[in-house]
Amino acid sequence: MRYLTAGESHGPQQTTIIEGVPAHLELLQEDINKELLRRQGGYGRGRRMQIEKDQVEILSGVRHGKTTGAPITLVVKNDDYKHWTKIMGTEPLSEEEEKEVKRKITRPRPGHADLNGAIKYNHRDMRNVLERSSARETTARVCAGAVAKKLLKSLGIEVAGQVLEIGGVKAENTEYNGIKDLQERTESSPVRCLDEEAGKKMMDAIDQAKKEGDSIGGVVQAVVEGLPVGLGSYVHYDRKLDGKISGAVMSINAFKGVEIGIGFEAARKPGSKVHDEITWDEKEGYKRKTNNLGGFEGGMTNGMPVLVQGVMKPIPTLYKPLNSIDIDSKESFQASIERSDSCAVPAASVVMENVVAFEVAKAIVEAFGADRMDALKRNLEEQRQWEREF
Ligand code: EPS
Repeated sequence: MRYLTAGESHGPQQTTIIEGVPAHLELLQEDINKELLRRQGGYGRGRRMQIEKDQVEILSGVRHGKTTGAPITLVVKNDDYKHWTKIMGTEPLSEEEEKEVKRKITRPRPGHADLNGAIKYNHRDMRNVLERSSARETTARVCAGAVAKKLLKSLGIEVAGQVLEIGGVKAENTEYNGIKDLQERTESSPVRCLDEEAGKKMMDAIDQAKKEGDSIGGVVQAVVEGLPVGLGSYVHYDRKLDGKISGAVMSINAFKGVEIGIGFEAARKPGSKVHDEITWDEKEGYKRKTNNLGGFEGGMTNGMPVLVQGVMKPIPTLYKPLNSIDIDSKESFQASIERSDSCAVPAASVVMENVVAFEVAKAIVEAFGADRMDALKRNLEEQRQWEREF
């Protein structure tokens, strides 16, 4: 399975094309809309989310509620486009129109792709950079992830997520009773946090940042349960699934770090306190007593829940101005903006769940190679049986 995304933040639409999804997976627009709605929410989002009501259209690869095995095209319209039809048009502008609509962007915003992208592609109007580097693109990635989640669910594999930290406020109580509990409780928190007390403090921190024209980041976690042993492989560096997942997480807009299991904490503990002891019983087969390694040993899943954390930096679009340089005049100016999210960490948690889901689904389809869901289910069931009997 692989996918491509296309679309500008204020262009007509976000497009996702997914190739390699097995035939006969039940897939409805509603399955994808559910994830899109989750991504749009969360405390700290700005005015743009009041304009957009993300709804997917499935344009290929699905017939009468089931995938056909052909490439799946998913489209989400940008409702804001109606305000940008001239600025974002694809046809050349007349001189008159150019004067009227072409507000050239020559002032790079610190922390964004603006300046590097402008130098790289020779854009004197940095709108050509920012339109595509915008996190609006995560809409398209969530579309791909929603299909992956549906595939995983039909195989008994669940994905969930939680916010662990926002603006320095840490969730202390992150215990949950099974993945369903995690899903339900985070769904009812405006910051997708299990710890209600910490959640309130996170919202206060977001309010404070907003008041000060600032932005805050945080730490989010994705959890995957129900995986077989041995997804990914130790035999070659580019087959290690933890590496692929980490790469996918780092590719989410504004992410600056990724950890698996206890991650950086492993540097501060002796081996005897890090490695998870192995147990066995007849019913369940091999398990680990703890899950410090987050479900991975040797680049392969070990059957324990996969735990991945990602760090999102504060959104760089700030009301509080930061110094920068105009690329035409070379004069210093203070970057300021008209609208932004003060915190998109809860939304980023949904995005991370979805990019992780895609990598996992891709690994499953690769490992249990199948063109059809019935064969995929059978192959995976055989593997599960094999693990129990090994
Ligand atoms: C974004 C800036 C804001 C965000 C946007 C990402 O958009 P605008 O510039 O139109 O106000 O709302 O996020 C989304 C549109 C979205 O769907 O998440 C940016 O610069 O990255």
